[in-house]
Amino acid sequence: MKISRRSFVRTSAVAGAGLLMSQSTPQKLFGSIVKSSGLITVSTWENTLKSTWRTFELLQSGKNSLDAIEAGIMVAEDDPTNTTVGYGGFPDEDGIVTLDASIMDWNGNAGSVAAVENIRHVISLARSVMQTTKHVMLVGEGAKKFALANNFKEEDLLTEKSRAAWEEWKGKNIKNNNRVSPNNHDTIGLLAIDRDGNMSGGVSTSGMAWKIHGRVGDSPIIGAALFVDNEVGGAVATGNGEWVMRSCGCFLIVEKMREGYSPEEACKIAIERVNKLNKNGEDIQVGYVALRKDGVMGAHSLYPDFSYCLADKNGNKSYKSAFYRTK
Ligand code: SD4
Repeated sequence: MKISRRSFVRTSAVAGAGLLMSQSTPQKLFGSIVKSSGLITVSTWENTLKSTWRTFELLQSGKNSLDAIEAGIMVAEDDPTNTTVGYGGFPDEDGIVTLDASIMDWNGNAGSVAAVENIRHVISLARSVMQTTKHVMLVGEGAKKFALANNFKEEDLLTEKSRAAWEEWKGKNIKNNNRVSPNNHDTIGLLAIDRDGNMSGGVSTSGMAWKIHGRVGDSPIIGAALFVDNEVGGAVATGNGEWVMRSCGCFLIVEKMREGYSPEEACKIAIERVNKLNKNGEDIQVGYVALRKDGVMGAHSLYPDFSYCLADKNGNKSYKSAFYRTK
């Protein structure tokens, strides 16, 4: 079904209710001629407001979306109270902080790093991989060596708080229960559209707390936790990364938006896939945020505790996401 340009009027104004309008019938996009109706940035989880605001300020000052999302994500990487990103991120089961990140621009360029130790701004490292090498992904020791050769600072990322949390977890000797819960989330996935209507996105995380050393999540996997196609839109993911990877969540969402599904509907379809995969009813959470090329956004999660931030000309606010099931 073809729709008029008016149908592309942003629905973010209704986001105050926490739910966006969803359409059950796919509607066709106009391909690359669809233009952004304004500056916008969206991110995963409600405590990333400082990041969306920084990103939005830079968009307003005329920066492109890549510069803006990198700077916005760096705010979260610097924040020791965010225990899932950068400095202060919870360590793995050996007490070592290992970081994952990915970045994509409007030309389909991508960069990512995984299992990186002692480098705070892994979003910038992912950008360096994208812009200064012919590769997309560097991991572990190699990624660190590349960082040091490119003037990134080596530092201890474990704070007193995160060390204490790790010691407490170890002391309890509990089996690794990795559900991304209200106490164990806040991976930042962020998308933005700039003045030229160009979209970029990025993700940065310390991953699941107490993970096995060497475990890599979805965040640095292009197509899983991040995908941007400037003709259609982009998506970012958070939650139990194994499930996001197994269902290629963000690529799926962008392809569903290409087919004409609304951003929220596309996120819901990806959540349905996760739900279907989770036959044994494991205690997991997955959340997606999608932004369409014309500035319409949507979010959906498996369970209720997911939230997102949205900054645009109407302000910078957090909202509860729509969700798939309660139990
Ligand atoms: C991971 N997706 O490493 C990340 C965790 C996360 O908020 O999103 N936490 O699986």
